[in-house]
Amino acid sequence: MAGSSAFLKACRSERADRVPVWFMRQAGRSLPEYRRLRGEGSILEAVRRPELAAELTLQPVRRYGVDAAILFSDILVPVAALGVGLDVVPGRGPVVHEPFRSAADLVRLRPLEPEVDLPYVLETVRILAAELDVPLIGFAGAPFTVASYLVEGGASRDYARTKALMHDEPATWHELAGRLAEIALATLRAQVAAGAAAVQLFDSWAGALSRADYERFALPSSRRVLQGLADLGVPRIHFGVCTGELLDLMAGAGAEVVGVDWRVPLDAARRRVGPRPALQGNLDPALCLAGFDAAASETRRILSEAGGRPGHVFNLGHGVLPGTDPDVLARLVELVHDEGRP
Ligand code: 1CP
Repeated sequence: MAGSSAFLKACRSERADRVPVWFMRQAGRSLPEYRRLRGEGSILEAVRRPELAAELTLQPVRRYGVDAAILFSDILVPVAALGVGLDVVPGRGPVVHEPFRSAADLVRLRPLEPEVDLPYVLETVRILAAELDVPLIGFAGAPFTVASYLVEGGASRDYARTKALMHDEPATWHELAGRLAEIALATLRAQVAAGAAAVQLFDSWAGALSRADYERFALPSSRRVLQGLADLGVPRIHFGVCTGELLDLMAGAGAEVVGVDWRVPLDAARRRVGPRPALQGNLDPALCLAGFDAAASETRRILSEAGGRPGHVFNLGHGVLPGTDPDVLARLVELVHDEGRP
């Protein structure tokens, strides 16, 4: 499978027989079979059950015919396993009970030992590697994005406390980001050893930073994670939202693939990143709620902006929105496979 997968070829900017497609946050949310199986309770509980987590990973692969699976887990699972005091509350999202505010909080982030701290995640990966006939994407949160939850205490609009920490106590910030880089790196290396065929580093909220702050406070630790994976030989995907002004910097961090949200057309993104990295994206997830015809015409525009050049992984510009009709996603997969010219 591995060598012939359209997804892995596109990640390496090699010509494949079709444009591969998968959807960020393809598990859950809109799938009725997910809601039936998942039950109530925190996602952190579901992730601790490998048979369940594997099945939730497989559901969208069966339903949509996508070219890659993404592990059912969360970017906050590793820091939760270290006991930082974090819940992911259904309907609300992550909550950190005592947010990180000073150098004294750093002791709460000891080094991660994946086989000891996250055995259930690695068991899920092993089950999936044996069952899947498409590549499994492992993932981790980038230091800036994970730090934003630890410092803000949950989701944020302005990242004010995170930015204040960077500028008021840069040494503390760099130590925090460095520890989170080691945690992400250990997580991803263990996922690959257990059978993940590609990895994605989610720096979802990096677009909140100016170029100068991104270069100084976020890029070095993300680069450390991506470059620390180089010897494994698996494709690395580097993703964020609202990152149009950062794409060239992200492209220099070491990944084979750079994610692009819907705000920048792929031909413009290509000019910003240069010839090397493959691009992943970039349908606005909201358009999937507008109905198939609207989503289809945008999809055709995106395929044409990709320009029939190898190195395009079709995806949404961010995750599937709750309320998306699964049939729209299934039909988009068919459309990309039928009409995409890699
Ligand atoms: O309990 C639940 O079921 C609630 C919803 C949920 C789910 C299904 C959360 C809480 N996480 C997840 C799974 C998840 N998270 C996956 C698995 C694969 C899949 O769904 O297909 C992945 C890849 C993630 C990654 C993730 N978690 C990101 C990066 C991607 C992105 O959307 O930008 C982020 C930022 C999170 C944090 C998080 N976890 C959960 C929520 C609701 C959030 C976002 C909160 C916020 O807006 O800040």
